[in-house]
Formats: sequence, C-alpha cells, structure tokens
Amino acid sequence: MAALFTCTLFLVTSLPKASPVLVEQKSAVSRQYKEFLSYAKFIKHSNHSLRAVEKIASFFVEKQSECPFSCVNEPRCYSCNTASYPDLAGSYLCELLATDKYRAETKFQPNSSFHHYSLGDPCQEERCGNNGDCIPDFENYFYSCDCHPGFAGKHCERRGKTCSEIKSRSTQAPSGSYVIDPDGDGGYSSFSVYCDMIDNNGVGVTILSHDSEDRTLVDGFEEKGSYVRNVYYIGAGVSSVAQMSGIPMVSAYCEHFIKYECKGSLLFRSAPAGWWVSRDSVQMLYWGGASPDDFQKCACGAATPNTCNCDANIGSSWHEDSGKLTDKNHLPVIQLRFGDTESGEAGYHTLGKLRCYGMA
Ligand SMILES: [Ca+2]
Ligand SMILES: [Ca+2]
Repeated sequence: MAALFTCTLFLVTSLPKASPVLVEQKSAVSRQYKEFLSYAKFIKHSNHSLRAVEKIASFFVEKQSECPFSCVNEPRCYSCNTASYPDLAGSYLCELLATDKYRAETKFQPNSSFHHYSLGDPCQEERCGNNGDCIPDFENYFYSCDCHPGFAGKHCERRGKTCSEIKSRSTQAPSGSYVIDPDGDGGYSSFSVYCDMIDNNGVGVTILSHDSEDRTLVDGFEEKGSYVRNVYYIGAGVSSVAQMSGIPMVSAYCEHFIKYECKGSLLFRSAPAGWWVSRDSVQMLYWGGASPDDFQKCACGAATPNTCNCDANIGSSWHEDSGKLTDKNHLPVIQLRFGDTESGEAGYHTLGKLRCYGMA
C-alpha cells in the first residue's frame, strides 16, 4: 500500500546561504531550496521495486528512510529502492534510480525484498472539474488541466468566456454550439452561441446570430430614419444587450458585416437619412469598412473626400455601400434606420452575424 512519506532534509548548516552549486543544479525530483531546507514528497510502495533500470548508485544505509533522503540530494535521482530487511551488519541496501515508475511503468513490480519510493502522482487527487483531464508534470510535481470542451479556468471549474477561451483550454474542441459566460461566474447568466473552431487559424470564433440577417427591402419610408429595424439576437439564454456585450468586451477583435443597397436612397449626406445604432443605443454615423473617425463615411470614402456610394443619390440604378464594422466598443448592432425611399427610390439592408475572436 502506498503511504505518503514526506522527506525533509536539512543540509549541513555550515553551507553558505546562497550556494551556487545547489541553486543551479537541475533536480530530477521536485526540490525547492528555501534557505537550508530541501524537500521532496515521496510515496512509499511497500514490497515493490523498480528493476532493470539505470542505477545511479548502490550503497548501504543505517535506516531505510536515509535512502529517499539520498535521492533528494542526488540531482539525477528520480526514485529509489531500499531493502526490506537488513543485511547481517544491520544495514539496508539503497539503490538510487535514474527513472521512476511513471516513466518505466512495466519495470515496477511486486518484490517482497524491497520497498520502492517515488514521487507521488500530482494527478492522484481529482484535480480537474467538469470531466477535464489532468496532465501530470512529474519532474516539477505539478499538473495542468486539459478541459472538456466548453469549460475553462485553471481547474476547468467554469464555463468558457468565449469560443477563443474554450479553444485555448481544449485544443481538440470541435465547431458547434457551446454555452458561454463572458463575464464569468455571477453577473449575467450564460447563453448559447456557435463556435467556429476552424476559421481564423482555429483561434475559436464566437458567432452570434440574429433575426435580421436576410437581405430586406426598404421602400416607402421617406422621412430620415423613419424605417426602423430592431435586431434581436438568437441563442438559448440570450436575454439582454448588456449580457451579449460581454463577448466583444472580452474578445480581442470583433466584426459585423453591414451592407446597404440603394437606388436614389441617401445614407449620410447632409442630414443623415440612414444609420445604425450601437449597443449603447447611440446613433452611429460611419459605415462598414470605415472607422469611427470617418464621420459620415463609408468604405469607399474612408481615404478620400468622398463619402458613400449611396450619397451620390442616383435614382436610375442600384449602388451599394458595404464592409465590416470592427470597433468592438460599438458592437453588436442593435438597430438599423433608413429613409429617403419613396417614389421609385428604395434600398436593401443586409447585416451579418456578429463574429468575435481572440482574448482581450
Ligand atoms: Ca456570468
Ligand atoms: Ca433620394
């Protein structure tokens, strides 16, 4: 049976406090140097030994417990065998080994003549929650958790905040529907999104759908902004704009494709006829492909004095302004407004899904 054996070694107190030899040596087992104290945690496996592996040294000790002490003090030592019984002189054989039962699993066997000491398994306790896998690091007596897809945190104890965080904590997570909680435990409740785990080099893209993605006709609304389309986001548990806004807040990048096709229907020229509304309910006067500093401009006008294709106000043919909105502080879009569509004038709006990725 395995019993926890804590091995504490006081080095000779006359050693200089900052002995460079001790500090620099790379130990096989976990050794931490605190002042003059060095220790490692061993588990005693009675009546077992690790045979036919590389021995660093064999010698006799007065007490069995001196053997793991010696292992702690030998940089190449991972584990040790000690004789179960003394020899005629009352001493016990001690073998310092260059490997351990985790690395040489098949060499670890019952043996009534020996006890074996090795470092404990850092994953022996239930370390990782929500079916996460514990990944042991025997050399440093440390572990990490590979989370079951959807979970995050050091111990996989909570929902992922975004698809990027989920992907970072479980690299094999497939694309699909996931429950996320952008603001972590407490605050807003978690909700469902689609995670594209392939796009953008597999960073994990959080995708939020809404009810206004179809290309939609605007006709018969002459007053500026008199056409009103509220955008409702779709996902189990989605209940408020503030809740959804957590996605852009904790993401590095967001994009929201927006397009307006126009036949004699103005967007921004003079007093704006059309605009979109930010998550904070603010009227936004820049279009997809332009930046917030491009006041009353579309992608085509961002680098020129021109503004938007639709601002040419050409009633005899169709034109369009389109591009991605990328200022995550304004996203998602919650409303679309248009006007100047009467007597042969018209427009079509198209709004893509909200896509966010990376971790802020
Ligand atoms: Ca929450
Ligand atoms: Ca017009």
